[in-house]
Amino acid sequence: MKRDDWKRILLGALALLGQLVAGAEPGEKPKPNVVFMVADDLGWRDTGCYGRKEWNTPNIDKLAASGCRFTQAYAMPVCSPTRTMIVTGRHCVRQGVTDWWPGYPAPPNSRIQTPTMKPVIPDLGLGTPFVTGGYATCHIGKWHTMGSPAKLGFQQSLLTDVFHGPTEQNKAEAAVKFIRENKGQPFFLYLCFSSVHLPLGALPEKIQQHDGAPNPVYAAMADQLDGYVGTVMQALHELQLEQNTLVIFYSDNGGVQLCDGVSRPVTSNLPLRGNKGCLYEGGVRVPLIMSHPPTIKAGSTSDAMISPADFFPTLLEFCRLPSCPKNHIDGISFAGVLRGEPGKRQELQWHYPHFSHHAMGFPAGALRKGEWKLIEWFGQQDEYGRNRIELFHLTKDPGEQNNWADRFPHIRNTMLKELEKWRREVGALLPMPAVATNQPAVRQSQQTGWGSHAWPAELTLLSRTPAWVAHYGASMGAEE
Ligand SMILES: [Ca+2]
Repeated sequence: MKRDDWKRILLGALALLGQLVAGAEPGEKPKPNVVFMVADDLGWRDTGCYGRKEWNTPNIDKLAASGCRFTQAYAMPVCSPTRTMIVTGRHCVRQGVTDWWPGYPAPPNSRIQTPTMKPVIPDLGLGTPFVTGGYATCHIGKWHTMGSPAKLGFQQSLLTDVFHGPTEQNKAEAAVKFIRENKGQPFFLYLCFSSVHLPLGALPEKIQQHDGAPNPVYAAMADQLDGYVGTVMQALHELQLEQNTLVIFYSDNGGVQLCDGVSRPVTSNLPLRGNKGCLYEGGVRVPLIMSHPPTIKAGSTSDAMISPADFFPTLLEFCRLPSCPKNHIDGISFAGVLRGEPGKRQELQWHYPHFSHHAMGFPAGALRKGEWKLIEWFGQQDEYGRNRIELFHLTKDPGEQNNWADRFPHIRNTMLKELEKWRREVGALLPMPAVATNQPAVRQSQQTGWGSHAWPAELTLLSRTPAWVAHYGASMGAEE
């Protein structure tokens, strides 16, 4: 055995001893550490283990192979609402954060006025019960929600809200430093990368390596993100903390296909429809991987429905910390899923009364209930003057191509009533009709609902065009 191997074993034994002393009662198992990594805008299919074949993500794939890959984990359609739900365990609507912060106003010629966000800072956040339970807590990187890391229980906050470039590597290095410094006690690290958010940019040599990819720069960004994940995983390995660390890898919204200022497709969310900033599955279904070798079966998958609000109670239960039921009121623990039990969540609501600068980024609300999903488009009217409704059966039609609202009116009506009831309960703010005007430009924009930012019709169907499929379609498996 080499000297380094002995050194690692000794370090691991010391770390375990330290955890026994600091984090657990005599005879009790040491409290698990948590490393919660959040990618920014990484699409559902943008890693090898989720089906991407144009570039490699060996470290993320290895993490998935060591634990569970969730196939129906969800986020909100943009950054801040998802991050709000993670750190509060509450629906973003209750906290007044329904768009990315600070958000866009409605386009000047829109037919509807979008509501103004009024963030509400909670009494405590995700980090708070971990501090109470004796954990060292640290947030690194993007925050992008109400409150502050300190207010919500993170004793340290490093490199906050810094975008891209060498700072992404710095975040990984800061994470390793925190892990090394706290290996002797239970720790909770909330590590938020800015990759793969726009603007596109990556190391020249990485871009060159991905010359054949549909978007070489994006492929290089995903490759680099995978490397940062690998840096953190290697540190856990060297410190022999893998067996007692719950590692989470998640993305805060769906992948970007096209948006203002981007001339070339960024990625593809096929077979899902849509992208970041809209309520089709491509905007809200995201990768989620969780690994904890003693608990989670290696190489497993789960189709449990997951909300970003669910992490709060799940992590508390998993770490044997007292729950905070008055706080994480919209979260449902899926700690049982990690032990192989079925998920408990049966429904999930979205409320996005805003415009985004991404394709199909129109104001809407949605309810997923079981296999069905209803989307209500605010300000887009059907032939009776009501908000336009779409109803999809996600098991039979994961690409949301067949609107069955007219075929199953009882399901449509029941789900719409439930969505309206939920909105009243959580105090959701709705768009209001804009002041009428007879200006020609306004009439034109009212037909699109998007004013000067109108997308050409062909772009809203971009992900189904032959050119798009030529870029991505051939390599996208049909197994899901
Ligand atoms: Ca994001």
